[in-house]
Amino acid sequence: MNAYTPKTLTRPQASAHPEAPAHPEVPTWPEEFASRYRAAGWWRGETFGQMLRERAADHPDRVAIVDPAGPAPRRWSYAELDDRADRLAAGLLARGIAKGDKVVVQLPNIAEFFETVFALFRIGALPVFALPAHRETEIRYFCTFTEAAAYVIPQELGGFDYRGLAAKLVDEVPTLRHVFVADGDPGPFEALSDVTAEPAAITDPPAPSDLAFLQLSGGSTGVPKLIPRTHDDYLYSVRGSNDICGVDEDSVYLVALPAGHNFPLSSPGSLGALYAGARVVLCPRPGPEAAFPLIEAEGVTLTGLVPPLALLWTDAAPTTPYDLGSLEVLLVGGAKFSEEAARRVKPALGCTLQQVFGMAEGLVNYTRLDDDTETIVTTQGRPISPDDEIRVVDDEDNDVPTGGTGHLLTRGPYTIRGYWKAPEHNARSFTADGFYRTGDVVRRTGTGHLVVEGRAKDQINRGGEKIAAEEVENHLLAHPSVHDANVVAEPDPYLGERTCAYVILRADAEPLKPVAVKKFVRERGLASYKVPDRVEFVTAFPQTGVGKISKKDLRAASARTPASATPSPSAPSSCSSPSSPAPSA
Ligand code: OOB
Repeated sequence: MNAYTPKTLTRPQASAHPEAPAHPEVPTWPEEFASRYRAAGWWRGETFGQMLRERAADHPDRVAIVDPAGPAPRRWSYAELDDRADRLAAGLLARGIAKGDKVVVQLPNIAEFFETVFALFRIGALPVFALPAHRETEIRYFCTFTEAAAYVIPQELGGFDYRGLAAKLVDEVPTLRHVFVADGDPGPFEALSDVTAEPAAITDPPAPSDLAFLQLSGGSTGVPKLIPRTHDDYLYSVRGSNDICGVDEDSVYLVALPAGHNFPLSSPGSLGALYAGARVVLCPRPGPEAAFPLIEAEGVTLTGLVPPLALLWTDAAPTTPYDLGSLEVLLVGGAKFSEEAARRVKPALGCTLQQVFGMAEGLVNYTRLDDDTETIVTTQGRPISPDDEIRVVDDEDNDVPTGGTGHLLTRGPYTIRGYWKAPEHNARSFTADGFYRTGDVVRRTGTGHLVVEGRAKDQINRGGEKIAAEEVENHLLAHPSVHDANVVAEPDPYLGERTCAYVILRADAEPLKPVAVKKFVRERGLASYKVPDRVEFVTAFPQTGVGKISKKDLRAASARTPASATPSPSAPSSCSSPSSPAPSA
């Protein structure tokens, strides 16, 4: 029987024809690869819904989720999380949300994130993981493009009224039938806590080869792309990460970064901890003032941070009154961690640094816990799987010798074969034989470790937050006074990179101040981390020999401008918080 029966351990059956693509709009692994990945034991025919059921049966009373926010900290056992997910799943089904439906989940680090995501996993509806920092433009696009049936939000965060945004979107997006408010006052919408019904057997649960969710790509084009991940492939990346990061049932993982991002979700992240039957502790803000007391109180053993936060933590650790002695592993990734900063981690925090170079599209590299110090501080790790194929190639796709620098291409058991509903883009982002063009420029050492040397994609990596230059340029071009615009990365001592927008005004335009340009972009409803840190007015752009605009020269020009000549950029939104001031650079 292909059905979930609440409180039983029936494993869902793989679909009768596992080779038949469950989602025709998504390019998937050819059968020869799929059968190899199954035979190797990478894909084990598990689903996330079933995984939680099994853990709850194995140790119902162990604590799964700790949410310290609110008047009284909440501690949900595995049995409670399992039961909540079942009840919410039944409530969603009763409201007509069914297998294959898309649900935009934009929740902060609160316990309801897990209840929601596991309920959706159980019924085979797909969470679309938006970040709390996303605003009207991004959310409208996610809802429209995925034809989302529901949108799950907090009432308010950092002064932003998510219900106001939801009210606008339900009017505009015909498919959007439900808004569920996970905390506070639901206003005109339904409280998530009311979406509950007596659990009943789910007659048509997802198969392991089905899509589990859609992740967001950092992107380098005008609109973000969506990344389709299956239960089988994502669970493998989680299990493989657990092995490499030493996660077992005694681990305690602190979710410091936004819970829906791929890094804190699966590298090894909250899902790794839940897979191991360990404890997940939610951190409302990622700065030391919120995280350090939780590390002491909950005996946190590992967490993951982007480089600017890791710098803050290492700076704060020597003088903190809190005991950080339980911390065993600090994962740092999302952007390049400088060697100098990497060397400071162990002396300051007393734990092992694990560099992680990953991407929501799949491939994740880790330095190993037993790598020597030099490897840990100078490389970004090596792949999870022996079946991760790595190519480092020149501009003509010829392999460069080991030790040479080139474009990173990859294919493997948890790297997608194409974005969701993006055939034209897929033709550019994937080779004919299925390698993903990461857009990263790397060097591979003799031990197979990768060193990230740069980036070929037109993106800014602002302290781990990815910004597609073209997306911001399109918004700048919408300004009536703007004739042309180019956005490039410039170095920043704290964030690694920040954005600089070069703008040519129309000949007949009134003079404009940089602040007015930033305000214009913000008011178009873009996440604030995408608002240019610096706006520079110019009369022409440098050109290449063939008359194309030279972003390389623009980057060089902006790197020559001393950072002190311009106001300090704000912290990445993953670092800032509603109630604590953004850390200064
Ligand atoms: C993680 O995922 P995404 O999808 O937000 O961004 C992926 C991109 C990579 O292609 C690379 O350009 C950059 O972020 N990146 C790094 C890096 N880790 C990611 N660049 C240099 N050094 C690193 N250590 O960012 C992500 C996903 C899973 C685990 C960790 C990070």
